[in-house]
Amino acid sequence: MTPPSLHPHPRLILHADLDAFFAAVEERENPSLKGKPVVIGSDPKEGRGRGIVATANYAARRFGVGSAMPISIAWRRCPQAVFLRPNGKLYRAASRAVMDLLRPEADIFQQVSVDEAYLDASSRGTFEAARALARELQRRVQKEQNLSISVGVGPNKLVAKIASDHKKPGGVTVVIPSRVLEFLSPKPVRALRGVGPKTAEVLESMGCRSVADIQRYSETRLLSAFGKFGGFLYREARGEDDRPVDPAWEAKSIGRERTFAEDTDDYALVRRKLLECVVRVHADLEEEGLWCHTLTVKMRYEGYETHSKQTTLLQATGSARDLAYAAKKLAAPFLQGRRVRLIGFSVSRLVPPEDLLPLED
Ligand code: TTP
Ligand code: MG
Repeated sequence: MTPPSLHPHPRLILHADLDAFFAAVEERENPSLKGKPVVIGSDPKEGRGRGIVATANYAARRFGVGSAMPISIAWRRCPQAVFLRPNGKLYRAASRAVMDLLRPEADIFQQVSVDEAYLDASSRGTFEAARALARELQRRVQKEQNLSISVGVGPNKLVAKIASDHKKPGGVTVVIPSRVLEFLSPKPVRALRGVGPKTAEVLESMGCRSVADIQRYSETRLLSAFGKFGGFLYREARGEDDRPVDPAWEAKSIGRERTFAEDTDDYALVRRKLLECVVRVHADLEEEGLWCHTLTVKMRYEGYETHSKQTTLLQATGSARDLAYAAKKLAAPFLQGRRVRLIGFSVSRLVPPEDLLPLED
């Protein structure tokens, strides 16, 4: 008889994340970029550009260039970098090829963004077998797609995701259940899910910079400080997370945004640019042969204050008119009183077109 175990069926969860994804694809397509700092984003216009950085390769990161920073700052920090506009079509094709390679190796697979996915590989039985799988996937993605991934392995999604970030680029990090607490302790509070700049500030005022600092608070204290989210934080800081790897939650999205050359209160112009974004997104959807459920408009005002507004349709759509109508309606309340810096439109919860009509022969 086998003795009862504390963890009768430990889950084996992998999180795979491509390294410097957009930049890595560009380097693959154009080997002359190898070794040079590469920044993907808006046109820097010799330092006068007003858009943002999508990503930078690791050579550019050494100069302090990173995702989401104004492109003008990237230019100042690393003027010798190669600056490229993003090529979404190319990245989506690369993403699909990598996901197609990973998917069959999982018991359950969930892509969560263009460059990351969770694999439930519990049937492999042990963390050692899961480590071997992680290494094998890394080797195959390199060999077959000429791209680099980092992989985290843990007893749940939370730990696996933090682990994939632990030794980037090109890392494999395995965190067995008995090591979860010590692995998480030194991480900054921002590593936890749901902790953005505002929550981090409140935590800091409570003396919490690291996850270990949160571990020292009682659940009651965290509940009184954060409400229901406090209970979530309490469990997260201990590495507890029972979310399943769920293929139904695949969250791919397609989006476009435009930064204006100058902040503008010409709302007719803003609406025109929004419509341009809608048209481009619609073209991408058609090309992918997909429809969408959720539509989002993003608006950034002068001073960088950013808002987004979202609607989810009962039935998926692939119609340009539906997208344009929803985008206009979502944007309307934003278009008053303030100058606009950026407008964007995206679609998510992408699904294959529904068969509305039965096929006839
Ligand atoms: P990330 O996985 O966050 O970044 P990365 O793959 O470039 O770098 P690494 O994982 O090695 O740290 O995002 C994946 C891609 O998504 C990234 O290549 C570009 C895009 N992206 C943006 O367009 N804007 C952003 O603000 C971020 C964070 C990512
Ligand atoms: Mg990545």
